[in-house]
Amino acid sequence: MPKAKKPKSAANSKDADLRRDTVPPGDALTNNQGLVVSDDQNSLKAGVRGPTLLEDFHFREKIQHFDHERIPERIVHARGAAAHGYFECTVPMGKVTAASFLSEKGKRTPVFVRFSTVAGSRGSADTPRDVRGFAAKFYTDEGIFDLVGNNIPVFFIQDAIKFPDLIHAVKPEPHNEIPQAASAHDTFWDFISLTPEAAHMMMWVMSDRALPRSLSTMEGFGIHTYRFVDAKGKSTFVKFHWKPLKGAHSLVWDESQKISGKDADFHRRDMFEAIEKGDFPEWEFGVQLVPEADEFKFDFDLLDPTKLIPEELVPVQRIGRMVLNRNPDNYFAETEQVAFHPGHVVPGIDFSNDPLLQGRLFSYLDTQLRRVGPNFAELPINRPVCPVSNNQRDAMARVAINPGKVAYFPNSLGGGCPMHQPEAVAAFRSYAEKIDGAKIRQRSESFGDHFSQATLFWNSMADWEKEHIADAFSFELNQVETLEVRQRVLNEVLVNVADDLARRVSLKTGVAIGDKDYEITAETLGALGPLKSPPKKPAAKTSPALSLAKQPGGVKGRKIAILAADGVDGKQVAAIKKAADKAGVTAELIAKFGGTIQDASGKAIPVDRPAPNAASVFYDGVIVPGGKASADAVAASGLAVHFVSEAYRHCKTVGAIGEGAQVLEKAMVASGAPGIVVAKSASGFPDAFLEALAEHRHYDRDIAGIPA
Ligand code: HDE
Repeated sequence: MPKAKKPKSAANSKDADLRRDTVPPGDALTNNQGLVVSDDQNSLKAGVRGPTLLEDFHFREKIQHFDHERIPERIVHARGAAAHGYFECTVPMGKVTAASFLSEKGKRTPVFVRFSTVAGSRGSADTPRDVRGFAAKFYTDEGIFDLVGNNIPVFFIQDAIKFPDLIHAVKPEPHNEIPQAASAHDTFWDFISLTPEAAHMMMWVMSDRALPRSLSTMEGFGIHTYRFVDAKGKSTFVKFHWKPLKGAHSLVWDESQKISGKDADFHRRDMFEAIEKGDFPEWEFGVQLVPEADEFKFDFDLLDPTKLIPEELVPVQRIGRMVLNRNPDNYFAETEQVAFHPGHVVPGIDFSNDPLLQGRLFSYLDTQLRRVGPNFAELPINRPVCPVSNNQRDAMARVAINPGKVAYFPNSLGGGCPMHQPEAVAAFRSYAEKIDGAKIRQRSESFGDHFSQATLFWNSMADWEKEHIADAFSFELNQVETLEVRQRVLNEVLVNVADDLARRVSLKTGVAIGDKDYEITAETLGALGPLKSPPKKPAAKTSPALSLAKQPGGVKGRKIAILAADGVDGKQVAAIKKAADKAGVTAELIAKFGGTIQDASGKAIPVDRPAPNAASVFYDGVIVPGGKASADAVAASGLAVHFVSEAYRHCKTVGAIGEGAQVLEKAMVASGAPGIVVAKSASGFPDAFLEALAEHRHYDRDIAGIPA
């Protein structure tokens, strides 16, 4: 039997491989058969005012193809944006995994990463309150590895069999298809109020984690416990992490709602423009490793996807980095047709028995078949960069032309090839886990504690984060029409997480703790299951890694607005723009109209965006420079004053130089409040402003009573 050869390394190089089917436009327009077309403006008619002829094969081919341009959108994660890049191994992991892409320091593997929202349909906005998908396809030299994760480390449910129920509950209600891309409605909260295992996830989804500032400021998580398997077959449990170099940062709720209306493409635009500018999103790749022997040493079950391993118990070891440095050439061919599957693994990576993961291993292949077709793996974006050879044949839209008459194994007529490789080092073989159990439909008792980690999350939050979480629960519950559902969320979920949380939500919704206009019936009891016995109250502990309060920052990639009119101090504007540019910040000058304004010395300065098209929610900070005529005009503009006031309310950095300070006063900005930078002259101002901007937001600001 021939020994398997390790495929020739395709790593490092092969960005070109992924573009191998790119078709640049030719000079002459042809139809799909290569025929040069003489007229693409007029259909063939019987006389200039006569009917179009059936004979017009060019017209019919063009319209027919157009009629079939759409493929079914993803049932979940329909809205997404993606980019190409590379993964680089920084710490060789040969001791715990045989995976070749993790075997050598400096080894690079091409990747394609698709970020997505979950609930909205394909044309929905980028910034609703939602979980974000974080799906990475690694084109390794041993085949495709897909790490199909989210930006939240836990999930709503413990068993895949509940996934259709969860998604039916959160999607728009079926009778009127309202609301789009929002969980704030009755069916979702009805489901949540009867599904205590979702409590921990709900804390994350109601936190600012569900409102990322940018795709590049999100953490990513594989969620499930997977296995690393070394060359000798020894297994180690592993959880995967992505840590953004820019830190994890979020929008505030009012801001994200407004962005949803003003720029539905906020996140995809931000990533696309950043990559075009060379500001490449970057993450460190981390793993939490748990030896097999320690499987039962935690007070939760490693197989339970509603639990995380606190980083304080098992640190995240950084073993790689990922840089996204190229935008797709074509949205449909790449971002829409990319087909992820948690079952796309390479030797050295294997699954645990997490019942959510196990269910996913069926679902993704099934969905690709429906969406993209049986030959989805042949599409350029899905094709491995190492050789593919098997006896799968035919089916709709087959690309490969397989010569010869042998399409079966074993065979002698084809010299036995392609042959499976029982002895090959590089072949995948499943981890030989010992299994001994009765065939039952039952949840393990070790999955029964639904609240301790929800409480841990709450306890780990800064004050402002707690306030945002209570506000989010209250906003959502205020949208729920059924009183019993609101009461059940308060009394069956929130009181079990933290009294403080329940009290705050009660105050903001008017739903009293203890008021129960609902009955726990046989049906709901069945659903509530574990609540039959009173939940265990966890000891107050914290995990600082869960908070967004102390994230790495920096200003690279941020956007600031300069509000100005004729008569502005041009030197101040130039100083701000120069410092911003040096720091990788985009500073846009906003004035009443597009074109140019004249500074105090009569020099023309280009306007980057006219005021009616520039909302404060698109910027991380705002500056009003001096120059009396300019500052007076800005102060007299309702739009401009609203701009500053709203930025202040959204806790952004607000600055003014010289006469510009009057605008801050008009906008009711409290002088001396955190993140307010006021100076008499430009000297030192840009640095002070950028330093404040690096803090992302100033949540310790007292904004009560400020109009937005
Ligand atoms: Fe998915 N999920 N999922 N999911 N999921 C899909 O596959 C599914 C789950 C995730 O950018 C679908 O191609 C089931 C957890 C991402 O193309 C589908 C269950 C996590 C993406 C599917 C889950 C995810 C998907 C829909 C419960 C985080 C987008 C279209 C067991 C770890 C990938 C598609 C992309 C997409 C099924 C739960 C992440 C239907 C049955 C947990 C990032 O196959």
